Amino acid sequence: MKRIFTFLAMTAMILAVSCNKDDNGGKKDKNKDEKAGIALKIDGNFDDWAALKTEVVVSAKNDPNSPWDAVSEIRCCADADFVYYYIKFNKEAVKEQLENNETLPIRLCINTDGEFTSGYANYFLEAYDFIIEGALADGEGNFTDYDGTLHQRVDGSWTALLEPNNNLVAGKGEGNEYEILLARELFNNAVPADQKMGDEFYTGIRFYGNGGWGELSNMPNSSVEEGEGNGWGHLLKVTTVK
Ligand SMILES: [Ca+2]
Ligand SMILES: [Ca+2]
Repeated sequence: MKRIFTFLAMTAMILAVSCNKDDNGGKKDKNKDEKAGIALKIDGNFDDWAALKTEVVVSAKNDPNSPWDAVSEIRCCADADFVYYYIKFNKEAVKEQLENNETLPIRLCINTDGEFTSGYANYFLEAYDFIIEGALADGEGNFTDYDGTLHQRVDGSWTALLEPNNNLVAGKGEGNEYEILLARELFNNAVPADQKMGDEFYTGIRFYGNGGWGELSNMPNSSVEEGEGNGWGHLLKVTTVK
């Protein structure tokens, strides 16, 4: 009897796994939250961010004494499959940028190896080795889906490792908020073996507008005094939730 029960239970488990797989066409689906990771959907609704446990998210708010005020806050968290970013703009600032048909380029700045002497040493207090460059708006007054090019800092210049349209990143915006997802496996397949994203990594975001590539903000930032005159802040340290 016990053996039959075990067989039935195992059959039920296998069926459950099969159903999940069929739902997703056999692939991992970024919008499914059945995995033991972080339950976020890239859908332009931000209630899911509010529902996250605070200990899984790192964040930075704009320092009122920084040289910038266009971005109010960024948040970041990561699970085994994805890295997630949340951006909250100053309402008036983003309205003005969209009305002026800016494309709002951003650079996700990432350091994966905990080593800060190589890479790019500007705009944050630690150097970073990778950027993902793409735009948040379509240049016609609307947020657009985020896509981007992955670059690595090599010998003093940025070298493209992965072009857009590769599903490396996705993003949706609404109102004055925007959320982004980064696929870790694609990132790690593109970068050198000794710089793959591990359980801990460091990140920040650079924001542009005001005629294309005018500096809108860097996040995290600090007061001009604390940042030794430039307002630069420390990159966020992100620990993967498993
Ligand atoms: Ca969402
Ligand atoms: Ca580094």
